[in-house]
Amino acid sequence: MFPEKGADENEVLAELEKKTEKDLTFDSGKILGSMCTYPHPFARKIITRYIDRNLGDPGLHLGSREIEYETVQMLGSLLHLKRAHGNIVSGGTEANILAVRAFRNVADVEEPEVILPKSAHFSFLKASDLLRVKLVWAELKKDYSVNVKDVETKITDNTIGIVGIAGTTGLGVVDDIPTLSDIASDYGIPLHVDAAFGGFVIPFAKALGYDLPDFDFKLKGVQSITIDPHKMGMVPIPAGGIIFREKKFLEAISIPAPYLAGGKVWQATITGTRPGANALAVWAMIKHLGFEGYTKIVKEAMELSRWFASELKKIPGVYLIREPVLNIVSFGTKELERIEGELKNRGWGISAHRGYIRIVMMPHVRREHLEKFLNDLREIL
Ligand code: 0PR
Repeated sequence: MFPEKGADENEVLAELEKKTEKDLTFDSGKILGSMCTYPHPFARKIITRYIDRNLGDPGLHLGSREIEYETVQMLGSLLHLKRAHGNIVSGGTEANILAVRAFRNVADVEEPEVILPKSAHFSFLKASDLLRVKLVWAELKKDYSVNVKDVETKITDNTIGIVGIAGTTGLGVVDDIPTLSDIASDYGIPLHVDAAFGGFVIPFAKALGYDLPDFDFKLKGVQSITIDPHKMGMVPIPAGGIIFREKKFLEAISIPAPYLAGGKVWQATITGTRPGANALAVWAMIKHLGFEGYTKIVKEAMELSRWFASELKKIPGVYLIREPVLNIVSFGTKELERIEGELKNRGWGISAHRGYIRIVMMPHVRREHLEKFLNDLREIL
């Protein structure tokens, strides 16, 4: 019911506190299955300070618009692209929708199709529904990466794009993007890489010596990349990123907004009014942590994943779905439903809806939390 009279701030706050008691918080150490994390304190500061900035009307917030542009350039440079075109958006879903939309508009095919791995995130189902683009699913190999031969056999005159994944949602697997890029170039079809999760992991893991394939604009077939700062970038929600190699893709999805303060403004994003503060927070975090800072975070996460996987292997009745590639470890057990239920009863923020339990070593996940989790798992089993 919409209240007739207003209440005192303290009263409202107390009610909120009570109602949110049910929420799990990242600092509790209980959230093990999420791709989000406790935002970096500096990013929180930026959000609070610049909360009123609206990138939907960049003529009012010219400085913020320039910062978004610089942020896109910094992400582009991380992904080996000299001149990037894109936006800071609401998340991986919006970024993936924008990529499919750009490919569709550039191709101008009557019955457009996109080929994507069976491991792709459900955001592509939204893209398909919204954009009337048919999804053609490619099979996975035994190691859960996409079968590139199957991708190639599925190419038709209607194919407007191919999707590869650099860090799958369930297992953190990185597809063979170099081969996908070659196929895409040979057939003259653009390749989109969904690195929503892996974008803030793989460049740093590679620098640490982990053996991972190239996945970015170094590969000439790659035309767009989704990279989410609100996952491993440690920026508060919402902060996603879409980066295009060529201006034509951004132009193909740009709608004129002629009456805004900046004169004739072009909007490519799905959202109109949108938070400038989050784009500023991405900029600030990249400046603050730098390549070195993110590498340190990724080093810990990767090492913790390897340790956790080795501990899981020691538990009878538990098996890894596959060796970890990034900082995600997924495992199965006998009586999975019962185990999931009992772990949840003990307060663990996990899910087994895909037929296994996924643990994501986000920066808020510490070894002591995982030790407690392992003890609970052993007891329940
Ligand atoms: N692409 C990939 C590879 C993803 O893993 C995700 C989200 C997306 C795109 C979509 O990103 P947005 O959710 O930002 O639009 N993957 C997570 C998942 O489905 C999202 C998530 C995050 C779920 C935190 C739960 C959670 O607590 O697991």
